[in-house]
Amino acid sequence: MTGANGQIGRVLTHALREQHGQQNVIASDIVQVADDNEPYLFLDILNETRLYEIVEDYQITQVYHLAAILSASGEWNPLKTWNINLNGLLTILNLAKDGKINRVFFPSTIAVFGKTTPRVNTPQDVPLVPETIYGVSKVSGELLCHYYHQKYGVDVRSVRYPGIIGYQSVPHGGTTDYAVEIFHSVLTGEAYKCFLAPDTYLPMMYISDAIRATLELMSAPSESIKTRTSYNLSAMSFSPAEIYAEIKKIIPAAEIEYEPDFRQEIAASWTESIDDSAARTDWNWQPEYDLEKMVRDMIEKISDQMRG
Ligand code: AKB
Repeated sequence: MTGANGQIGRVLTHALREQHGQQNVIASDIVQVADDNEPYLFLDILNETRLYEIVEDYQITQVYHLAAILSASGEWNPLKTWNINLNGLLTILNLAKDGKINRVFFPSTIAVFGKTTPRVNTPQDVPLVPETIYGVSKVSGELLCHYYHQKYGVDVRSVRYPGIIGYQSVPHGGTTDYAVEIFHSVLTGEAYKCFLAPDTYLPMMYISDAIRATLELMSAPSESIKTRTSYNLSAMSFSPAEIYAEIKKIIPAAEIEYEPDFRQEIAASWTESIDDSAARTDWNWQPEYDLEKMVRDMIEKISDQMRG
């Protein structure tokens, strides 16, 4: 796992260890991960030699390549974002091409969509002209995955994650982060200052669904994976006003203020809802959590954490 300290990386590492055994999943990142995350290796994704060494030394068979700079952070340093998001992927695809590993997971995102993409029920195959460098790097990543599969038979699989909501950590650097931050603010009795406008609809997904989707995609038979760019993936769509209303049903004292910043424009360039019928048909994808069920679980889990 690269990027094992990230919002998805941490939970995915844990889920894979439950499946394959603690010692059989190596967490790697440029920052040390939470205490129980052994075995852990420091890895700068741009260090190609070290990546080849690790794969050889630990006899790695599959790579989940989660290391990336996200949509909002990416805008502060476009060249670095391009470099990290693309060159790490290229090394990993080459490892697969050279027969050193046999399967790769590449996370794409709703950030691949742009103003020329249909906004509602966005189909699988649409114009991808994103407004952020993160989106540009992920579109390019999808195309590289497709190319390496067509040309070299690399078994690379990918989903376009919506905004992911999880209780295990507070994400940084993304545009959908508000949907996690809001829980932590209201549960500590603070009014939440939302950086998106109240009516900004975005596709979202609870972390348990995102992890299950990833594991299901990665264990599906090769012949059922018909899309080698990246699969649309969907569970729910809501706006800040709607998640706030749902939270307020359980925490009546919850308060929100709206102060849209530069992330509003990023969110406005993405789509509102996703048609993921290809994933449903090809590998039987089915989400479990809607807005109400997700909000209930988030409040329960974060309250438990706060009680220690
Ligand atoms: C972000 O907001 O940048 C990410 C994403 C949608 O890929 N959560």
